[in-house]
Amino acid sequence: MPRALITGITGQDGTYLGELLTRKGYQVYGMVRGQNNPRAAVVKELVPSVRMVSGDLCDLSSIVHVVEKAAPDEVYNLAAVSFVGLSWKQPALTVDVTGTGVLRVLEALRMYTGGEMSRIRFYQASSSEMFGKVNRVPQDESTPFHPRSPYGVAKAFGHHITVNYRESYGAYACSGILFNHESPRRGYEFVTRKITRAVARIRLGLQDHVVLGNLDAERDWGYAGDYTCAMWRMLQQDEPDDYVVATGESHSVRELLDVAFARVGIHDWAARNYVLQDPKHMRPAEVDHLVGDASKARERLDWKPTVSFAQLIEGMVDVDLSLERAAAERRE
Ligand code: NDP
Ligand code: GDR
Repeated sequence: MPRALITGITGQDGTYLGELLTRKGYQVYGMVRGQNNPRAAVVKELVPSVRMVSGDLCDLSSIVHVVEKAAPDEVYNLAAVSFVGLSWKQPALTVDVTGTGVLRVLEALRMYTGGEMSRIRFYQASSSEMFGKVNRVPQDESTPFHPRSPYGVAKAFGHHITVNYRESYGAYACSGILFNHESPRRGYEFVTRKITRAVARIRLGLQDHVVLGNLDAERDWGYAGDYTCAMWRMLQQDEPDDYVVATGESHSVRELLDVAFARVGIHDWAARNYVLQDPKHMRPAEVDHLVGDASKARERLDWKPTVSFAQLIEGMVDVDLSLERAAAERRE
């Protein structure tokens, strides 16, 4: 039975990947931080066979212990401070977890394998945020990085150190440069989920409006379940490499609002003042326009997205309507 270790198992991608690897016959180990992480129970419900091991990306010895316990064939490093907005408020923590944390995992693997790093396959969760201020559209594996946030800078370090360990030690290490991907499991701090929950609550009369930042930002939004599948495929190739994973379509936050409100029959959200803007949600440096070219993943991994932008957002609204309705009924 192949064994996989997932850091960040309690996050959005961790649960989808845990489910996928379990279906494929892996014994999955999940690294969980904190002494009593409330999200561990949710993971257990979704992936009952998962084995949890306690560890933190800031603590090398804990990662070594986790690797020893899991004895993995594949390691997926998904853990990170992943909210770009927070990365300006806690830049040093972001760099420590999201950047140096990658190095710690690689070092733990180097120690554990006695330098024979090709024995374990490693996936690093890199990000389109590394492209940042782009003047080349769409972005692919050869597009230069110009990160615009402490998060993006930390991810660029994580990407480069992954490539460096491949070149220095022969590690089987892949960097997946993933564009935004969402789902009903997305954290409420991210703009898609913030909007889909607010739309559901406005529809049910539980909330008057939602306060957002930049409505003109454009992102390439895909479905998380599709993207975790690409992660696994990367580690099944003969040679390790880096891949962009994206839909190739870009939409603005405004379009996202159109689709989400239309799902509940509201077509004049602007006129009804359902959306307010506050500078506190604007970023000190914004990434204006991201759209990925995933040709390499399509050709070499036989990967393509299966869920359209509208299906993704509508599905999220539907789930949030059910959740909010159920919560309201419980309160009555
Ligand atoms: P989430 O924010 O949902 O999950 C982040 C995970 O990291 C959580 O499990 C969290 O655990 C864990 N974590 C945070 N800090 C530490 C730490 N110090 N030690 C150990 N674990 C820690 O992110 P996603 O699932 O959306 O993303 C997965 C990865 O992919 C991240 O690295 C993200 O940066 C990257 N990425 C995501 C994209 C997206 O659109 N979703 C796009 C491109 C890259 P806890 O429960 O303890 O908080
Ligand atoms: P992003 O996702 O920064 O792209 O990072 P997020 O959903 O936070 O922002 C997307 C865009 O929406 C604009 N925006 C707002 N964003 C939030 N969160 N809240 C608001 O109120 C709001 N109003 C407008 C933002 O300015 C931005 O332009 C995500 C994360 O998952 C990263 O971990 C990952 O690496 C990248 O996607 C690819």
